[in-house]
Amino acid sequence: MSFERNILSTFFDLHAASLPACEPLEAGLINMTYMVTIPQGSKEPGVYILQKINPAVFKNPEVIMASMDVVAAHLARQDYPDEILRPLRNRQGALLSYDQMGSAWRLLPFIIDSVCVQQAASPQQAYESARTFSRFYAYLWTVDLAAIQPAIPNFLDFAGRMVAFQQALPAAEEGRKQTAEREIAFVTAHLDLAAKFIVLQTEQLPLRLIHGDPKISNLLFDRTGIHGRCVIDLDTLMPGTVLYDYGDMIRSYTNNRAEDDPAEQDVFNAEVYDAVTAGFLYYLQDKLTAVEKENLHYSAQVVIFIQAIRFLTDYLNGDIYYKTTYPLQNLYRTRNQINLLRALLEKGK
Ligand code: GN1
Ligand code: MG
Repeated sequence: MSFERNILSTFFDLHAASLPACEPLEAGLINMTYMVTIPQGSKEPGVYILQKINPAVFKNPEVIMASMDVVAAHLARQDYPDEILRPLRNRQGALLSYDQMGSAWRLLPFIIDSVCVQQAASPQQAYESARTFSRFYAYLWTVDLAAIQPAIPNFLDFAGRMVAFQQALPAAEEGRKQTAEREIAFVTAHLDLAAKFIVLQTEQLPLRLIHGDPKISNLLFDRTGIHGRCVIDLDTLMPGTVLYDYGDMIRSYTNNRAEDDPAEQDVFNAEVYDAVTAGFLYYLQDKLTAVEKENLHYSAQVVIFIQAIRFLTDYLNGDIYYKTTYPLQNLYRTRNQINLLRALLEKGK
């Protein structure tokens, strides 16, 4: 607690007799998160989120904070109707405070009366989530993209993802190659799937402000779970094609199964697919270009395919990127994505 108290004192004037409460939260696997209560009678009473940013994943936290701040200021100027996750400044006026170990800490508002949903309970909830993200993109349509640096360079470089797979293959352990034989064959046979997308990305798809991780748990609903209130986890904001976010919503919302469930049956939820598409288009229907709209379905296939490649590459590399809790997890994740992709390919269009 004394460590957090030192950090807290960079944000708040804590000389008052009343002590703040600081309680760890189980949110997220990457950053350390605490809920901080500054009691009544202090200068700035209220509830806040204090986070230590994981330096292994985010090499340049200043970039993330600068993007968050630009986005929050833009949303505020546009009278954005949802809650804004605007990072708070410390007493020196900076968005990050560093501890003795050199780790970066930030302070965020705590969004009261909200709930976090792990999995869409219904097509309606998937629709509302996609619609809330749609509102987020729409209000950020005119943000100055030059002010936003990607937090993870090359995140959207799909050609690079394929090169990484092709490099992992000859270097992989023989046993892993054997267990992944079918998945390697599937990926190799479909390498052309993303080719048109890569060309579109360089030539025709406009850059928008994207969230980069638009899963349903990165949205806070109101207590009823009916209305979206606040888009959170702004660590992967970046300029890119908004079709990536659409594709990733389809990927993460339409999956009836857990991401590491390799079962082949009943993976894809077509009703949720239509709900996500309607929600995504709600505010963007008249903003997207014809090329963007024509490639919605295709982009979902590509994003799922690329995710399959990322999981398979990590499996071949010996599980160095994604956290795993059992040996075949990355292979099962690959299977799950391939099964989902098969269902989308069958859906045609
Ligand atoms: C990672 O850690 P999480 O679940 O927020 C990954 C995403 C993948 C996702 C697949 C920075 O996100 O790109 O889609 O796993 N994030 C990063 O579950 O690589
Ligand atoms: Mg994330």
